[in-house]
Amino acid sequence: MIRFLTAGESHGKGLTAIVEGFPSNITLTEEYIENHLKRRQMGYGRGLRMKIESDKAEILSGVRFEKTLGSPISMYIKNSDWENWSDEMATGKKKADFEKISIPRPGHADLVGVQKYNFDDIRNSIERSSARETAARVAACSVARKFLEEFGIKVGSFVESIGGVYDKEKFIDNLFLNNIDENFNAWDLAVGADRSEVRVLDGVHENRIINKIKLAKKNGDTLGGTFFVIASGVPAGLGSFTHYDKKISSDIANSIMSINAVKAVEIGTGFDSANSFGSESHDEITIVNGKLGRRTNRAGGIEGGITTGLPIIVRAAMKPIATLMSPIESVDLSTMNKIVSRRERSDFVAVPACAVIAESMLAWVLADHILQKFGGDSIEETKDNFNSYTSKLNSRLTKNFKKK
Ligand code: EPS
Repeated sequence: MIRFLTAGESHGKGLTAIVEGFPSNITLTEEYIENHLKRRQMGYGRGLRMKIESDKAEILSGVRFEKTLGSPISMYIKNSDWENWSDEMATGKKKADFEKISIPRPGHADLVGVQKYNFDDIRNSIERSSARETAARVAACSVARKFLEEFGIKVGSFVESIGGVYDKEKFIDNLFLNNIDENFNAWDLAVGADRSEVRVLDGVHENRIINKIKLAKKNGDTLGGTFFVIASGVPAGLGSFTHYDKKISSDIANSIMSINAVKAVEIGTGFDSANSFGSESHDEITIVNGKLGRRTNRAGGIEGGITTGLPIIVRAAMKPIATLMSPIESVDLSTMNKIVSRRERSDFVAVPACAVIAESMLAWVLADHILQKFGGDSIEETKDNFNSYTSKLNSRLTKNFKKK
């Protein structure tokens, strides 16, 4: 239903995003997008590049007087660092000789990139595989976020651990136990996390995490971590069990896994559920205040590839950044001799940013499923269809099962 494309190299002129398929009349401003772009740049442990960039998306088309037109929305994010790379990354004729990069960094896309694309310079792999691209994703997915807000659907995230140091905040247990306020809003979580330099909910453990990052920095090393992404206000019935490619759980896993350096994705209690009895794992169905509900939410808001109406709970793991200041073994492709890996400017930790990118990707998947189910060329039409469905959800069941 909806799609987006991103283009741009890390040290090229800039990044472009084209977003297509959203209905008309959604309010969208550059300021709204900028706020999310700023959130993606935050986090203790980012490298010098983040001091150079101050990301802003210029909307080039698809919006008039702050409302979407239903036509493709194109956006442009300038790379401020381009000034330092205009010769080396020129799209035209080569003006000077540059040293070709021939030592691949283990864990990065360097080696597989030169093998696959038949390059003679690792720079060509580095540029597009860089996580700089995720700035364009966050901009593109801001349209999805804004669209979801029209339905009261909010997405937020927080960091659970960095380098094996876990935030001790137990909020997530309450989510799994469905021990949360009926008006729980996932964006409030993000606002709370944004107050922390490492986007954790528990300030006491923030310092322990920062100390671990300081240690990594001192050793010229890097760290990864885990984070949660949550969506609230999601109606029951998005996705389907009727076919493998209609399950919303597979779309979520796919989209989060597509983020640079993400190596694992869990929905609900995921891996932990594999270690427990069924009776401890499944969410009992119950009546709360005369309405159907579930006692717990260990399923993370999805059963049979379909949303249950409870918050969507996704957890993911990001591996440590592959660019290390401390040397590890590699091979110089120009001599085919063993050598220590090349040093390069980079981030030490990007888990807080990764969580913001994951919010964006989850928002995209939810928006896609809302539009698949409810359609509409204008936001008013989509909302009418949405309200008609959600308002009859329970009464239809009661009618269907009523004993004659
Ligand atoms: C990245 C390396 C670093 C990061 C970059 C991703 O950039 P540079 O090589 O210019 O120092 O800062 O992330 C961003 C630029 C960004 O906007 O997130 C990499 O190799 O993936």
